[in-house]
This record gives sequence, structure tokens and C-alpha cells, in this order.
Amino acid sequence: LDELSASWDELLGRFQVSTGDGKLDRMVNIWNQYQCMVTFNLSRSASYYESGMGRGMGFRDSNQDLLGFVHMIPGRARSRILDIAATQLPDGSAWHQYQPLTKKGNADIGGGFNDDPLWLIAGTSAYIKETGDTSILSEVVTFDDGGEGTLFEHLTRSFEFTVTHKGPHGLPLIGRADWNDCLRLGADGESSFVAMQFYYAISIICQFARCKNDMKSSEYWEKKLEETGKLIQSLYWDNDRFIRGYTQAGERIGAAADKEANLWLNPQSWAVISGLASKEQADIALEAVYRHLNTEYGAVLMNPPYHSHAFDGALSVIYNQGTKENAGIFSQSQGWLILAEAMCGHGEHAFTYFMENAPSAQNDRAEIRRLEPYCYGQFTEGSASRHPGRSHVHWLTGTASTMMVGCVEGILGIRPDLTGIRLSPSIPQNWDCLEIHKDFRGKHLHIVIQNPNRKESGVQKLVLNGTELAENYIPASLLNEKNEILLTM
Ligand code: IFM
Repeated sequence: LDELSASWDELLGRFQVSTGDGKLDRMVNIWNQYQCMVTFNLSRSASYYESGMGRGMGFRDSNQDLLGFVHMIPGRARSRILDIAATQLPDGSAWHQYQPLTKKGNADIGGGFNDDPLWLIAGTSAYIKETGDTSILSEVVTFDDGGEGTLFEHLTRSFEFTVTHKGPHGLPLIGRADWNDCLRLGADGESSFVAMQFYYAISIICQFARCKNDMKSSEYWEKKLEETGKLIQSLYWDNDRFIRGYTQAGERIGAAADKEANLWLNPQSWAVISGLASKEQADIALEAVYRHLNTEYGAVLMNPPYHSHAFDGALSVIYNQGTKENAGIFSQSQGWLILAEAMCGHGEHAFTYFMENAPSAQNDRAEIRRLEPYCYGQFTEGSASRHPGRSHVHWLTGTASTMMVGCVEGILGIRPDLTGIRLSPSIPQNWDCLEIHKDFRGKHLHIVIQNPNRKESGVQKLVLNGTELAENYIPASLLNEKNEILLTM
């Protein structure tokens, strides 16, 4: 028992925070990390929900599960990325799921979810940013047909797949569906979620080019980013919100004038996360979310729910209003929302969203939530349901990972990039001091954040091992074995 306890102390000790808020600390320090380990190990596969070949490790899911786990055991995240890449099809597309035992794509489930390939870029980028290990890009990995190429080649094919699968407006096709399994826009349907992932992928390539000091390539990719951004903006921004997509028939989904589902959560948060939204758009879109989607248990996935005006591909209409993808509070999306709010410097909102949905904040309403007060479930019933606040599908969700990123990179503002780490906390104003311990690329960081003027974001001063830095960024090359970091907001 002592050994077991010591091994968890060591694992969880790689990231610890003390904010003064016990509910947040308990989630981030213990239970969230524990659930990250569970989802990393089991994905949505070898769980109580296992049903033979009908399920496997999700291509998208497993990439997402990495994001909150990579700091714990980077070596395992590395092998997982290579395993996932080995199931990729030669045209860059992906089987939607693969079997954990054979590590082969599951043909019974098939492929065609066009968000899948782009998650490989996001997963790999998160691994490299945390570890600095670019050697992973040179690893040779097979494709599903037995051909092979470096991981970098796999990422290129993910990218090329999107480039060669665009719809009538020149925006990425959704394929069978995107992150939202219930959204079927048809063969020519285009998804703003995939478009934003695509924009994000190009921005990652830009960062790689800049980091290599490859000015020519960096200029090329910056131009691509700008062109793509303009196109997405012109077709998906609708006054105070980003719409969800275009159906095959050219119908806009998620526009303000729609009778149902006229505001969707994910395009608003992803517009910020991807870097697409201007500061003004981000503030407006997030305010719309707060006004129209937020509830005391978190923000619903879209509103109003589908009932009488669902288009043909709106599969979520089969769910009761306020549940699952039909205006339920999808837990994973709360993490993205927290991250987006924090990236905009809205510490109060970021923390409010965290508390509304945090398992540790539900102890006094367990009879409503009906889920263990330490783990996330897939969704909580929204305001349109007769049981608002009731939660479902415990453990089997990518939420722990997304929430870990929302809290650590978002609220606490610890944002590693290719060459170092940016510190940009976005916290509630009543926090006056917090302390973080983090292992980073084999070194230890002890970060103290002081907030004497009760700000929700903004950095006044950053001192690394006694030396004041020019901005809120620490180049990895300046780090010692042990580092004392003092940030003043
Ligand atoms: O994104 C999916 C996930 O892959 C499986 N569960 C439902 C989510 C939203 O549709």
C-alpha cells in the first residue's frame, strides 16, 4: 500500500497547484489527473461499455486524451501517438476507431469523420510543446496499408486530406460528422469546427517554421493562415456568433435567425482557441454564450434544442431536449470554453464555468447530479430537460483531459510552446496568491503568482531565479535544474 501510495504521489506530484480554492485544487491535483490516466489507458474502449468490435480506441478520442496526460508520463504519450498514426490511411484520412489489442483500424465502424486526421496534428504538437522532443517527427511509422513514412509525413497527409476535401464554399468538408457525432451535414456539407481545427493546424505549422528559423516557409504559411482565416471569417461569422456549418443543400446551421439551434458553443470557443477570432469577435461571441447558453450547471452545447425544426441531418433530435448533443451540457465542451475565456483574459468567467460543472463542487447537490463527486461524466442535463443538473455516463468521456488543459493552460496560464513556456494566468479577482509545482522537460518549476491588485489577468512582472524577464515568457534555455519563478499580476 505504501508503494502504491508513493507511486501516485510521484505521478501526481509532477503537477500540483495551491490556489486557496480547495474544490479546484482537489480536481486538478488528484481526481482530474486520475481520470486522465483512466481515459488514457482505456479510452472509450476497454470499459464497462466494451461491446466487441463495435467499439475501439477512438482516433480523435485518443488524441484528445493525450492532451491532459502528456505531462504525467510523456513516454507513454509518445508511443500512443505513434500507435494512432500507424492506423492512418495513406490518403491521410483515419479509421474512426482502432482495436487496442491488434492496433488495427476498425473497418466495422469505418472512417470519414473529417475532424479525425487533424487531431493527430494537435496531439503531436501538444506532446512536442510539453517535452521539446522534436525527434518524434522523424520516427518512421506504417500506414494502414503497410506503406510507411515519418510521423511528419503522417501529419502532412492529415493536412493534405483536409486541403483536398473542401466543399462548395472552399471550406473543409465535414464528412460523416465532426467532433459532434450527431451532426450530419451531407456529402458536401462543411463544418466550422473542422475549419477552425484546420486554421489551428496551419498556425501550428507556422510555429514550427518560425522555430526552425525557416523564414521562407514561415512567410508562406503565414500567408496561407491569413487567406484561410479571411475565408472562414467571411462565411462563418454571423454578426455576434460563428455559425456551425453549411448543409449539403447550402443551408446555414447555427445562424441567429434559425428557429432552433441558433447558437452553438463549440464554434465560439474554438474560434478563440484556434486563434481565428479577433479580440472584439471573441468578446462578443463569448458574451453571447454567457447570455444564451450558460446555466447553473455549465453551458449547453447549443440552444434552443431541436424539436420541431430539425434539419434532416440533425440526428440529435432523437434525444430528449436538454440531453446529450441536443442542448445537453456536454462536459468536454466546458473545458474548451474555460480555455477560451482564459485566453481572452476573462478569469472570472473561466472560473465560473469551472465551478458550475466541477464534480468537487457538487457535494451539496449530489441528489441532483447523481454522479460520483470526483469524476466527470459525458454530459449533464441542460435547462430544457425536466431534470436539469442530472449527469450521465461517468468516466467514459474526454472531459478530464480537456478540463486539465482548460485549468492548467487556461486559468493557471501555464502555456508551453516549442521554445519555452508562457505564463498568463486568468483567475478570479479574489485570489491573491497561488503556488504551482511543475516538472517541465526534466526540470522543476516552482511558480508563485501574486495578485496584489486583484486583477483577473495581465502580467506586470516576471522574475526567474532572481532575474527579471522582459515579458511573461521563459525561454527553455534559461531554465536551471530547479527554478524559482515569481509572477506579479
Ligand atoms: O466527440 C464525440 C466523442 O468522440 C464520442 N462521444 C460523443 C462526442 C460528441 O459527439
